[in-house]
Amino acid sequence: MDSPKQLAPVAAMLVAAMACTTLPFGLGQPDPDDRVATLEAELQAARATAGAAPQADNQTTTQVAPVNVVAQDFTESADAFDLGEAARVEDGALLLGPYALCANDVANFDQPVGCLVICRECGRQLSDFRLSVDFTFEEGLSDREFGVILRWVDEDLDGTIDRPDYLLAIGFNIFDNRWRLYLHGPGEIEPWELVGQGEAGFLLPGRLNEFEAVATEGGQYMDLYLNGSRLTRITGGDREPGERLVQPWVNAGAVGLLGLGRGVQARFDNFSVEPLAEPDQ
Ligand SMILES: [Ca+2]
Ligand SMILES: [Ca+2]
Repeated sequence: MDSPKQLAPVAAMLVAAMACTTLPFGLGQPDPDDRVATLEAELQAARATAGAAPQADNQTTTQVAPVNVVAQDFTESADAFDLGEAARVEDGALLLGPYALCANDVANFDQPVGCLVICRECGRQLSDFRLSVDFTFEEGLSDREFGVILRWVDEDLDGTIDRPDYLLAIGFNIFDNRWRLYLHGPGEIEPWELVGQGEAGFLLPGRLNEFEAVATEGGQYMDLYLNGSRLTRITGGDREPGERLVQPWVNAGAVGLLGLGRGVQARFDNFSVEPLAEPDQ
């Protein structure tokens, strides 16, 4: 019968062989001290890398905000939003503006623009979602625009739209009866560029229009609807016929409402945001 004793020498040889293969340097090196110094330096570098990794992980986790179902009928309050200086709840609706100066009034974003009401409770990382809101022109300059923030990345976390930020928004021009899609890419000097527009078919002032945005496929596509009709489908990636290419594009961000031009007041009501399940990978 083979006993463990007979296996012992083999095991010892295996251990010795493994030790040899894991030796960092072979026999016959001219100067072992140099090699030891090199190894110590490598070890220090490895320790530094290992120490840095958890910090990077922490930064990533703190940037991911929770995504909630949000519904506001503005009966008494608008507690899902940061209202800022020129928005208020009145008569069961959210009155936005008038603002003194907005993005369509400035030549560049060196002067940050704060004509916005962000849905704080919707989170900063909405990718797949259904947003709906009712709106109408309230008073003021009807040729100035107001609208909906479809995706905003507040890169410098200052709560205003400025040069480092990414912003995609739709504006409603009641006087021209048109919708316009605006894009600001990070670092661009111009306030934003027009990346789409069309005839809107708004209801008469006082009657509430229904706007809906549906973002899908991990945030890569967005369908925009007004009063039940699809305005356009936008994407930053591969596009099919009939889809509108928007670049740069980001797959997640914050949403909200905004004034695009000065001197106009809009009424918003029945705001809701519902996260949609992301597709399986
Ligand atoms: Ca209401
Ligand atoms: Ca900003």
